[in-house]
Amino acid sequence: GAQAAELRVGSKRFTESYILAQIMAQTVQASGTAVQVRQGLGNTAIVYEALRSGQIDVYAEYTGTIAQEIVKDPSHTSLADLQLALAPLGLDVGVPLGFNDGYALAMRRAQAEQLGIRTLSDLARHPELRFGLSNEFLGRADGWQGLAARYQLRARPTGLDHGLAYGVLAQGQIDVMDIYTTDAKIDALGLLVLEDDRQYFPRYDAVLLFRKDFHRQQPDAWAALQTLQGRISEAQMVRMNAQAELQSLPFDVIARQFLAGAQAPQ
Ligand code: PBE
Repeated sequence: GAQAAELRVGSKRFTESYILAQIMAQTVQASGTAVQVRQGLGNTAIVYEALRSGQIDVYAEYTGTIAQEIVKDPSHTSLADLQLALAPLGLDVGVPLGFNDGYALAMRRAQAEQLGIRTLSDLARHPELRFGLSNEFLGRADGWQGLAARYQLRARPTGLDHGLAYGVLAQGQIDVMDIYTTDAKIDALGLLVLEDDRQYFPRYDAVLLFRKDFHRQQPDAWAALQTLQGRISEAQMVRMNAQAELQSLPFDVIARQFLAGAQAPQ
């Protein structure tokens, strides 16, 4: 068939997703296909809907998120399972990028140590702690309600924008927040990430989610995107998130440096 004019790459509304969209876009551009990047479309439900309705062709999503929020069956854990479940929706998944970016809860280290809190189970003994959780986490199947049930937590969390939560926690206005494990500010602020000692959270391996007919329609773009398989380690993703959030480097510059091999793989 004829090549579509351009590939449309989407992203979710958080730092890492913007960077990954730029990495995909520049990789495809280098292969000669024009690309349009639609950054920060919204939360999972909104970006997924943009893919389903054909407004975008591909975006970076996470295996646990696909299982919990898109196919809504947490028993699907392998890529093969997810592919089977996505096929009736006209979607496909592939190209594992090489890192996991999971959910966890974190606290200021000094307060956690003072209270003797190390694990999520330990939180049940401290109903006085103030929880500030990202709006998406509050409403998700793999989010707050299930977490509270698993660990018998009685807090009444406040909803926050994830990008603002680190500042609010650092200033002491909340005591516990949800983090994404590749966030740069965990280390920058010296936070303690609580151990998920009752294995509530699944894995969230970064993968590409795309329309099922995309490889046939745009074989050159598809071949280019496949070169990203296994290319990004967790440490590299944390470093790129730090370049954006701590050094204010533009997303396209971060992606260009990464693809130029400026960061040695590890
Ligand atoms: N995350 C972390 C996932 C869930 C856990 C933000 C990368 C996401 O769905 O975007």
